Amino acid sequence: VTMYTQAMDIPSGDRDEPPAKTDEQYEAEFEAKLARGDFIEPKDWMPERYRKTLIRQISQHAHSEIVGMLPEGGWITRAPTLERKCILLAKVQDEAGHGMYLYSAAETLGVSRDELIEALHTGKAKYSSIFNYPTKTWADIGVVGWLVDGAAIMNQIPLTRCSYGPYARAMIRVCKEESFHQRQGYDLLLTLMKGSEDQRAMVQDAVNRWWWPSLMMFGPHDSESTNSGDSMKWGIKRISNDELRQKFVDATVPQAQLLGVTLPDPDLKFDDAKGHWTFGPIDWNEFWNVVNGKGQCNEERLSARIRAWEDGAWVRDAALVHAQRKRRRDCVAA
Ligand code: BYC
Repeated sequence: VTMYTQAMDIPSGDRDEPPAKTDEQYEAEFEAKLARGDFIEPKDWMPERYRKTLIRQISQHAHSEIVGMLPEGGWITRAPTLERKCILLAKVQDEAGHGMYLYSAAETLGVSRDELIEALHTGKAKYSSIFNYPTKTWADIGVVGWLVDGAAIMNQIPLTRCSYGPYARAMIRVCKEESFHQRQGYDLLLTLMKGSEDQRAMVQDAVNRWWWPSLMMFGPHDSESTNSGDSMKWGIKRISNDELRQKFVDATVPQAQLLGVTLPDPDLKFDDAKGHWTFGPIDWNEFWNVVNGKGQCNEERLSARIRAWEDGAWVRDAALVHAQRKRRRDCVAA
């Protein structure tokens, strides 16, 4: 029953429906839903800027998951044991799944997957800066799980309560899987730290290279964050970039101590009065360079995605022809 009543709720000018409401009335209903903490669903009226910013964020998030398969995917054939290979395979496949849910969530806002993918391939759409750094050694795979997935969970848990239903629901499963990813990374590093001097040095070197880029994942300082005002007002973002970054540092420092690695920041110290770990300045020039396409691996990552898309054209063509034939057969049979 709910299904049918929902279907009739779509605002339209159909004959049998009550006259359409004014924009002000729709806006007031939207605001009231947000105030009550209700989800906004695909068929609900929403301001155009809310829809646009959700498409922006959800599609960037989807692209990050898909591009994010590349730094780790290259290590599947080089994993040191069968068990590590199975774990890494599962993790990379999970990231593909996350990308798919997120593209589907973005599609509910009236944009096509082809448009989204084209925006990625032509360099118009962003994806997380972190995936433009190289994974040089096996220890990088552990550090990506520990720090990159760790930062991703910190940022994504509040998104399970974001105001847009399909995005919030996708985040629940994504966060569960990310926590497995983080644990496997930490476990990999614990194993290496119990190994030889060279293995411990390899972990420290990876931590040195990934620490600062991981802090950059949370985005610019709140004062420079152009989208935060609207996104906070609309309940898309619940916790600010700087607050999440601080929570991540506070959670990670004790994990680094347990692991026996040094975080590469001479200014890192516990502030008793604030109850937080304070940290040194972030190199925002490096961040914006990477975001603007000039990171170490931007070209490599984008060309790998374009190549995969072109190589897969025959699969999409075949699926389309099959669907058309099936429809024709079903029509004849009916
Ligand atoms: N990299 O106004 P702001 C994963 C852009 S993947 C690049 O604060 P907002 C995984 C930002 O887009 C998980 N660009 O933006 C996968 C904006 O530009 P536009 C990835 C960045 O949206 C595989 C401008 O800077 N997670 O877990 O309010 C293997 C100003 O920023 C970045 C997500 O995608 C960045 N780091 O806040 C392993 C989370 N930061 O769009 C792991 C979803 C900022 O105006 N996204 N920019 O042209 C978010 O939560 C938010 O979009 C952000 C930024 C916190 C990232």
